[in-house]
Amino acid sequence: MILDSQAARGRSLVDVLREAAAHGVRLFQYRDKLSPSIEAYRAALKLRDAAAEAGATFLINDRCDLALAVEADGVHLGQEDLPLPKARGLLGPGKIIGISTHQPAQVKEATEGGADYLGFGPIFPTNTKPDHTAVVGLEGLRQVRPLTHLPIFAIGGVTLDTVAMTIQAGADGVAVVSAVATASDVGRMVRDLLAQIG
Ligand code: TZP
Ligand code: MG
Repeated sequence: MILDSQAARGRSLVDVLREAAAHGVRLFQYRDKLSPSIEAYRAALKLRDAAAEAGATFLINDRCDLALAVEADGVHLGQEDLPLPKARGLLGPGKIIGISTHQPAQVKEATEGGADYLGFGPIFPTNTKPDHTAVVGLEGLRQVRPLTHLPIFAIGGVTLDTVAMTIQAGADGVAVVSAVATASDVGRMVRDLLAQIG
């Protein structure tokens, strides 16, 4: 689950994390594209503590400096962030590094480069990331599945209606922002999503 500062809808991200974790989310990513570093740092510290208390894994989106500063479990890098070998050098072998991929060549490169898991998408249209690359569809996911042994988290417009078919198409898991951020009952949405994943 991605905790996005822009998509919090007035809720505390710490509360959302706690509730989601209580209902089964094991992996959180803090995504903050706008806040000054000091604010992102303070928010990430609180989220890291809440994740640790819940026994969940906690990653930082985009930024190795922030991941190091709050001693997160790792970082999630996009294609425009630091190169994987550089990030690995900074974080060390014990941290988790995930890479966003959008096409077969990127899947192969991240796999060969020693990523721990891949994001792949956007599977469906989404308003959460206005600058996203072309929608890859379930067919795009099916095509990259054989190219990597790494876990693939499908991302982009995944909802309760589409989560099962997304897993069916080869994803090991899904990463969601709005499906949970817009839910009136976070715990229930998490339970319902997880039930579809099986
Ligand atoms: N990367 C590709 S699509 C996306 C990101 C961060 C946004 C996913 O958000 P949502 O609301 O689950 O479509
Ligand atoms: Mg990114």
